[in-house]
Amino acid sequence: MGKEILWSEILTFKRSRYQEFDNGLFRLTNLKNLQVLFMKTNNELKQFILGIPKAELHVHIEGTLEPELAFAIADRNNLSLPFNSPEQLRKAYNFNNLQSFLNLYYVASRVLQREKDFYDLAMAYLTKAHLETVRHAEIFLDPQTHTQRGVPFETIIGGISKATIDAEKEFGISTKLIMCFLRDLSAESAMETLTQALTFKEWIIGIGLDSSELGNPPERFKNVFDRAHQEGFLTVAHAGEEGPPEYIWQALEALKVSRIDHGVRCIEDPELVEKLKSERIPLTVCPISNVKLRLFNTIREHNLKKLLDLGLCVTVNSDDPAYFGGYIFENYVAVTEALGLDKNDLYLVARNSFEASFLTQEEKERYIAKLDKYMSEYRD
Ligand code: ES4
Ligand code: ZN
Repeated sequence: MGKEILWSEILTFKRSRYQEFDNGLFRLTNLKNLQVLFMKTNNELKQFILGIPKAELHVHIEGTLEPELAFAIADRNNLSLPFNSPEQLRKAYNFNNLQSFLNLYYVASRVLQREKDFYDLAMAYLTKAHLETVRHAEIFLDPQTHTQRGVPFETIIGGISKATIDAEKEFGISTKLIMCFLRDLSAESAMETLTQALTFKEWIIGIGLDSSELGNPPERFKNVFDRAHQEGFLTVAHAGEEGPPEYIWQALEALKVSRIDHGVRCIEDPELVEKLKSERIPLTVCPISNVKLRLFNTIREHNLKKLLDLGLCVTVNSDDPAYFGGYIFENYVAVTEALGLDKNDLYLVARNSFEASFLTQEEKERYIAKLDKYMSEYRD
């Protein structure tokens, strides 16, 4: 077995290989080499993490836009970015809080204009997820970011959904799409977006709420979430990332969501922790994101292990991996190393990820059986 591979090597590799094909699409190439690079690590726990079957439940498709791909797509669309190079764009990734990140995220998202841009973006993410043994991914999209610029709803959904079909065929990965409302826009704009989404119902399993949390409490969106429920959508909301536990209560009681995205500030309210625990309401936690956006100073100070030990249904996810410097593998590794997770903790987190997903009970059981098989066959 080879030397230990550093994350930075893996990440550099993940970022660099987008090749343009005859049909004008960009694809990550050299997958075999990437897989070998992954497998070469002699760090036993990292191998275990890499191979453990898992679900990703909190990833924004716009947050998977690596600078190299952003520049390639900008070129293809004759657009310019306010940066000279991918390296220069990446140098701007130094965030003080959620808003400072969102400002850059919305600027880079502007390069996405045509169906094939959304296809390439989603395919690049799904390829990387597959290499990290993500068996099921629930992917957020922010339609308002694009429709506001005149990009038709069907262009966004068309590109992403075609990529999910091709990725399922090529890699066997299953996916669901969750459309988020931007909470710093009006409830009317959210309602309009929900109406547009009705035509594409078969592609969208759920509705979420994201963007700037502070000053934008969930209850403002009660009517639109009521309507989403009537239309048969499942619902989630970002809450308790920067916002107080009160916002988590509102997401649960006013919006009636079945999962909380982030939710790490629940720990400030024991009654809330008790509710999340007794009702097994999942939290989709994103550890590297939380450090990059300064919710915690370091991963060692992250409360994920505390939440897990309190018996909550905690999952580990990547959020905006291109911006925060880590896909799901790096997030699992970071918490394992900093918080001393053992294989049993990792098993629980992976199991939670399937349990908390929007798959059917039968599909969940099938994935969990595969996970159990991995555990029983895994040898140190
Ligand atoms: C987001 Cl980290 C985070 N929080 C809230 N909204 C978002 N949109 C994309 N990433
Ligand atoms: Zn998020």
